[in-house]
Amino acid sequence: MRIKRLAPIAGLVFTLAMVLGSTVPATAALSDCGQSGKFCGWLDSGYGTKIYTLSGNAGVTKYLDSNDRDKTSSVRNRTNNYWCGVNQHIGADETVAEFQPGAQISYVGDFANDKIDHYDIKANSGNCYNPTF
Ligand SMILES: [Ca+2]
Repeated sequence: MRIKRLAPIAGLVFTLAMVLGSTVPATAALSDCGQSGKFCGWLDSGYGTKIYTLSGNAGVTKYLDSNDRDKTSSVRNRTNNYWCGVNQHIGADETVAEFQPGAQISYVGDFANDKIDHYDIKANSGNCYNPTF
């Protein structure tokens, strides 16, 4: 009898565990990028700790706030354009990555990690300035 009465409770606990277990942080953070048309960056690989949400048209340069520069490790591109991640140098900028429309990049790679200062937005692939990747 006692087991019978506890069975529904055990089922509920199991269900709650399933629900809680399904909220994988990476998935939740990835969905944190708002509606389509946005470009998002995260501090950590695996979409950990979102730091910015941007939008803009092809031909535009979007500068990150000074606090957000040299920190990007993950990105999601929900726009229809190519976003060129640029590391600014005195004298010359260096493109460290090109993110295609729809890209979900859990880790931007050692070459681009913690380097991006601004994005040049392009309508077509292969038009990032000074691609060095
Ligand atoms: Ca930089």
